[in-house]
Amino acid sequence: MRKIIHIDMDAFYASVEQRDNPELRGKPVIVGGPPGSRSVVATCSYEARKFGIHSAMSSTRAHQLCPQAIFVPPRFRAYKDVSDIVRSIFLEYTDLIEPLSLDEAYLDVTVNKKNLCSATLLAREILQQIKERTGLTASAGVSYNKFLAKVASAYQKPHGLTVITPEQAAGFIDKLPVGKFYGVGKVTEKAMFTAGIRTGADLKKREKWELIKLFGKMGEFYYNICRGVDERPVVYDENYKSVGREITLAEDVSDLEEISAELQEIAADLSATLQKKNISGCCVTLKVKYEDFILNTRSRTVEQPVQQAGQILENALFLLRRTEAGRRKIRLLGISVSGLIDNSTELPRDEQLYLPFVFD
Ligand code: DCP
Ligand code: MG
Repeated sequence: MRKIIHIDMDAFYASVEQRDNPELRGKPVIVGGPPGSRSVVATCSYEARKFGIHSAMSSTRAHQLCPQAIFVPPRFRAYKDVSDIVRSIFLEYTDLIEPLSLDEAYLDVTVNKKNLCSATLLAREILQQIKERTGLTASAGVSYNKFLAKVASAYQKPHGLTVITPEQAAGFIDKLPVGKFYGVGKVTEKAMFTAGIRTGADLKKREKWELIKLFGKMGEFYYNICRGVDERPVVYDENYKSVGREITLAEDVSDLEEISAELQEIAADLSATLQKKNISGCCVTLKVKYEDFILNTRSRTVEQPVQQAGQILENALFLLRRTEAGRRKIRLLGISVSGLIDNSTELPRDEQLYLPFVFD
């Protein structure tokens, strides 16, 4: 039996805004265009949800429901940065990751890099790491297929961890409104209501041929998932993999020149691997562990995929400025490159020669 984890960040854009602007914390926050415009709500904080506000609602309507709600425009760059960090965390557990959006992904941890057999333990660790490294909360669902893992992650939001075992599956599915089933949008939901099908239990009562007659090819799929059968694999995205190097320093270091020298070595080592495999990457991640074992990762997506040591170092040094290096002693340094591109299948690019620069 497979072990699948579904992770979904809580009130994603709104939580990033509250994290970055303390004045917004604890308040109803709406990410989206201002009321009075034709804009809609991208998402809103849990404080705003109490007023009935939700994604895709018009900003004007949201303002009516909660006049004191604070509207903030989206900052996609910030959300992408968080998404990159979360991805680098996932990659420490498995390469078999299927991202669904910036804030959501399936992980198949049947075989995993921690050699742990408890997917629940892994999920708990991942949520903890996300909290530590991004300051944000996510929810996780653990089960034996994608459908149930996703149902589980939504079950105790925010910051929830829900496990659905094979024994519990029927209980969850029977109560589940059909709108929550994979593939059931507004149109199908209405058709199901018309046919008197409102929950998983109602769905299970129907014969396979009946469902096929009503919903075509998807009918068979619904017949299976309401019985907890979902064979869809977690589709692994080659670009999601990463190549990385890290070293634990002989002693904790706060001197920036020394840190730069270490990074130069790591970058050279990493570059050699990328060249040997003839790949380059679009995202550079710097990992810094302080003397108190607190881990900090910073990521950056670059316009030109990197492979040369100089390019990697340049980005790592840029990211280093966004850490507390120099002010806090460091015990471990690492660089990884993800968003990998196989150069043998890509059109040749004009390689630019990069010279490493000195940390200022
Ligand atoms: N989003 C959007 N427009 C939508 C739905 C979502 O722009 N109609 C964006 C904003 C969300 C992000 O995608 O923050 C993630 O979508 P989710 O559905 O996961 O919603 P949230 O993460 O905001 O909240 P939840 O805690 O319910 O997951
Ligand atoms: Mg979410």
